[in-house]
Amino acid sequence: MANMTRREVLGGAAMVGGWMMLGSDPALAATQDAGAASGPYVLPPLPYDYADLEPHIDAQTMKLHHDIHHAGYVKKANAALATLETIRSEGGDQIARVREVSDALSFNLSGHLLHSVFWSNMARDGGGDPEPNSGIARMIKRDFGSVDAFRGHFAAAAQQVQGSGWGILAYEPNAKRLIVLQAEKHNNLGVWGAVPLLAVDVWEHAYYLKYQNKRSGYIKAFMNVINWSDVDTRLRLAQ
Ligand code: MN3
Repeated sequence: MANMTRREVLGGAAMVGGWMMLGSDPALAATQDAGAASGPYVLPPLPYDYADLEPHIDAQTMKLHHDIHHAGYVKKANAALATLETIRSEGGDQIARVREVSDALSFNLSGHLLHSVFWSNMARDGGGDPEPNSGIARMIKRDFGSVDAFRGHFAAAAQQVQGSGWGILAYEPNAKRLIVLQAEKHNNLGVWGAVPLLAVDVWEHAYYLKYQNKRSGYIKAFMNVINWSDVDTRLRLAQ
């Protein structure tokens, strides 16, 4: 299916779990395929090889994380949509399942979308600071004071997630500013309309093989693979 058609299907933007996802998002262009028999969502390929983020993120973690965990969210998001269709057509007692299946849709679709952002947020030659003249660098300076102040806040948000979740830098379109959020699981603590620009997965599956219980070591390693040019592109799309 051509990209143009995918965008038309997506209709510009979609909201899930409180996150606004843009139709022109480069990472999400591959996450939708209305023609796929399995449902509208598909697993996007990694934009690099499993081992490309070594030594910061190990290849085995990347393979399991993308091929098993992320693929599972895609499958279950499609399944939730299909179940809701069944519930609508069968009606009767089935209608009582809307709460449970809505929960599954929010969880799995949010997981799918955040992982899609996360993969493209990383690059082999990433890390460091954003290009000083980039939009993202200027907005970080304006809204957080400095890149270092942002990094400290973002790392703390990720570190302090209770249980499984995410640290997220998001663009909040009403105030037209950046905010740092946490997500518990994939879909709790979000803000409606906020667009995730940079997301770090702090579920144990994202780091336990290499970092065991040391989430802070993994977060520090993530800082070394941030693809700032991707984050800057996301900001421009969000604006
Ligand atoms: Mn994950």
